[in-house]
Amino acid sequence: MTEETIVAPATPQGRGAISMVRLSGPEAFQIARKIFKPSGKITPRKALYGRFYDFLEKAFFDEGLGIFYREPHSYTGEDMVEFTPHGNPVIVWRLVELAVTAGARLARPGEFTYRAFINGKMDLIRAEAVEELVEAQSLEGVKLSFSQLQGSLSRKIEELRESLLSAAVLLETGMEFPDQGIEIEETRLKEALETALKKIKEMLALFETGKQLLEGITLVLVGKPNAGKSSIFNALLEEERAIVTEVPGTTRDFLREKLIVEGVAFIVIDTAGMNPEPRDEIEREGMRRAELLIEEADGVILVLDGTTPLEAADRKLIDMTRNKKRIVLLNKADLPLILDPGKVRELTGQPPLVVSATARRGLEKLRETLRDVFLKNISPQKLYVNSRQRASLQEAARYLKEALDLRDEELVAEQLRGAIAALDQLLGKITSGDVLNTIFSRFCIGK
Ligand SMILES: Nc1nc2c(ncn2[C@@H]2O[C@H](COP(=O)(O)OP(=O)(O)O)[C@@H](O)[C@H]2O)c(=O)[nH]1
Ligand SMILES: [Mg+2]
Repeated sequence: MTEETIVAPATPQGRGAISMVRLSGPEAFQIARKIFKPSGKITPRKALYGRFYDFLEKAFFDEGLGIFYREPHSYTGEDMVEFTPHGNPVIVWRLVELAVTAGARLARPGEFTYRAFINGKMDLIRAEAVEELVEAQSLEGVKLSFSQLQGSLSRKIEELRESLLSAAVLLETGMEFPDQGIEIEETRLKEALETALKKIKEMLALFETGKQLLEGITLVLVGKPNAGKSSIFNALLEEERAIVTEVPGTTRDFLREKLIVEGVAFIVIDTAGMNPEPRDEIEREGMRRAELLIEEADGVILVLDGTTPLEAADRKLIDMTRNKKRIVLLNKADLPLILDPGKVRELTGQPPLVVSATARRGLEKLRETLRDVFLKNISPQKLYVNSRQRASLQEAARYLKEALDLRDEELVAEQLRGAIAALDQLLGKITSGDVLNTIFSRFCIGK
C-alpha cells in the first residue's frame, strides 16, 4: 500500500451545480477533517452535510457533502474521502490547495484507478474499462464497456487461463507417468488446446465491432469540389456546421461531427480541399490528407454532383474508394439531372441514392442505408478486446498453435507456459511498469 495521500478534482473543469474533489490514502480522513466540518459524526459511506473551511484564511467558504470510506471498502481500496462542493473551479482548486497544504499530493492522471488496480480492487481489463466507459461515444458503447467493467471479458480470460493450467497439469502428469494411457491424455490435451484457440479467435473477432461501438464508426464524405459534401454534412447533422460555399474547394479544415443512429455513433468527417485533380501544393496536401483519412475510415459516402457529367475527378474517387464500405449519392436532385443513375451503377457496382442536400430529399433513405450498410452486422455484444488486449490474445494464440504442431512434451509445455503468461499479462497479473504507465497516463486526472 502506498504511503502518500493524493487529491484531485474528479469532475471536469467548469461551473455547475456541484463538483467533486477526491482524496485517497492513509491520511485522507485526517486531511479531510481540516477542511470539512460535518454537522454530525463521521460515519463511513454515509453522506454528511458540512461546511468547507479555509484553515489558511480562517473562514468558511462553501457548504456541501462529504463521504468517508474506510479501506478496503472504497474505489481505490484505501481510505478515501469525496467532497461535493458547489461547481465552481475556484472552490474546487482551493479545496485541492488546502488538501495539499495539509499534506496531500496532487494525483497523477489515472492514479486513483491505478491504486484500485495495485490494491487488487480490479484487474487490468476492468481498469481499462473504466477509461473506455468514460470515453464511450454512444449508449451502445457505454453498455458494452459497462459489461466489460462488470467482468465479462475478465471472466472469459480467467476461464481460459484455468483451462490452460489444467492442460499443463495433464501434460506434466503424462510426463511423470509415461506408461499410463498416454494416448488418451494426448487427445484430451489436443482438444483442450484447440478449444482454447477457438475461444481466443472468437474474442479476437470482437475487436472491430468493439472499437466501432466505443469510438464510433468513422465515415468520410468524399467528392470533387462543389459536389455538395458540406451540404450533405449539414443536412445529415441538421445544423449549419460546415461552411457551404459556391467557390469550389474552400472548406479548409476537416470537420468531424457525431451522428447517432440506433444508439451507435457515426463520426462523420467533411474533408476539406479534397480535389482529386489538385491545382496547387495546398490542394495536393489536402488530397494526401484526405487519402489517409479514407484509408483509416470505416466507410465513405461518395457524393456525386447530379447536375454535371462524370469527370475524371469522379472516376478517380470511385476507384479510390472501391474497396471501402461505400454509399454513393447522386446529389442536387432538386435540379434537372444530367448524370444517369444507371451509368453510376455501372461504374460503381451499386445503385446510387438520389438525394438533394438543399431540398432535404432522400435523407431518410440515407440514414436507412447507413443502418443497413454499417449496423446490420453489429449485434449487441457483451465484451470486446482493445488493441492491447488483442496483442496479448494474438500472442497466446501463437503459442497455442505452436504447441499443437509440436510432439515433444517438454516443448509443448514451454509453449503452454508462454500462452499462460500472455493471458497473465492481459489480466495484469504480470506487467511491466512501462505498460502500466501507458495505460494509466491516458486517463484524466481524478479517475
Ligand atoms: N440545388 C442544389 N444545390 C446544392 C445541393 N447541394 C449543394 N448544393 C450547392 O452546391 C454548392 C457547393 O456545395 P458544398 O456543400 O459547399 O460542396 P462541397 O465543396 O462538396 O463541400 C453550394 O452552392 C451548395 O448550395 C443540392 O442538393 N441542390
Ligand atoms: Mg465543402
